[in-house]
Amino acid sequence: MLDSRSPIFNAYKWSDAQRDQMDRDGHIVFPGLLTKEAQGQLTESLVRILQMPRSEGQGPKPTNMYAAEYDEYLESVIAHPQMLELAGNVLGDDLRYDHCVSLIRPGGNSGSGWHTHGYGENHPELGFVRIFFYVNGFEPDDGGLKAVPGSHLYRRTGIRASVDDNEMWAAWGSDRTHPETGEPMEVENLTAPPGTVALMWTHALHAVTPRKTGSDSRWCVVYAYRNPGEGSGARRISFPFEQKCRNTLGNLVELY
Ligand SMILES: O=C(O)CCC(=O)C(=O)O
Ligand SMILES: [Fe+2]
Repeated sequence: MLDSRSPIFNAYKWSDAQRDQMDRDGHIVFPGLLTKEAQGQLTESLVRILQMPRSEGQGPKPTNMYAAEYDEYLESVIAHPQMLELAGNVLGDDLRYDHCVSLIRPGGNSGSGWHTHGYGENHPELGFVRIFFYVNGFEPDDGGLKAVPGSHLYRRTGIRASVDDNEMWAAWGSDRTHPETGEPMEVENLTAPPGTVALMWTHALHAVTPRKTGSDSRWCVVYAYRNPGEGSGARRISFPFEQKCRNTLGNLVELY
């Protein structure tokens, strides 16, 4: 079990510059933010999740979708003071935990097509942030996250395309101007050294490139938090877990 005093993050800077970058681009990347100890613990947890019998798509509570409910260390990160501080930098103090999903991509994994997620489309004041832990990192062409800066400002849900950028643009349509900068929107191919943490507004258009056949597994887990105010289709918290955590975590686990 994680001692909440043992740090999971190395020192990082959060000021108006980081805030502005997050709001302008839709994401911000902190290379090497996870401590060596956290990287080790997270890898062990993700290996355990992978080895559990109930894998993706089976049963009412798949291990990948409810990862934190199957592993004490992953659970302990939800309300770790440094995690709440990081999520709070983006969302402010009134926030809810939404889900913890393991995103393990073994060699040969096909990645993920372009997509957006939804929340509070008609309430721009309601934020939803995805916090990705890229434990062993990635290269842009090897299980790499890519995104379109500025796309989050459109708050469009349900965009779906293959991982191909041209197909993405066809699905996205003709509004290709960054609403804030007025520049043409472009795909950004991210790079992540081991220990990278990436924060992304949920409405950002993003995709994941395939993992090369000869590569090792990409160890990754995402924690999502949001401002309360609407129901959340992404929420993955079982009723027993919510009951259990209500005593310890208070309204952090509640829907509203
Ligand atoms: O696997 C990844 O890097 C990203 C997965 C993803 O799109 C998500 O969790 O929203
Ligand atoms: Fe996604």
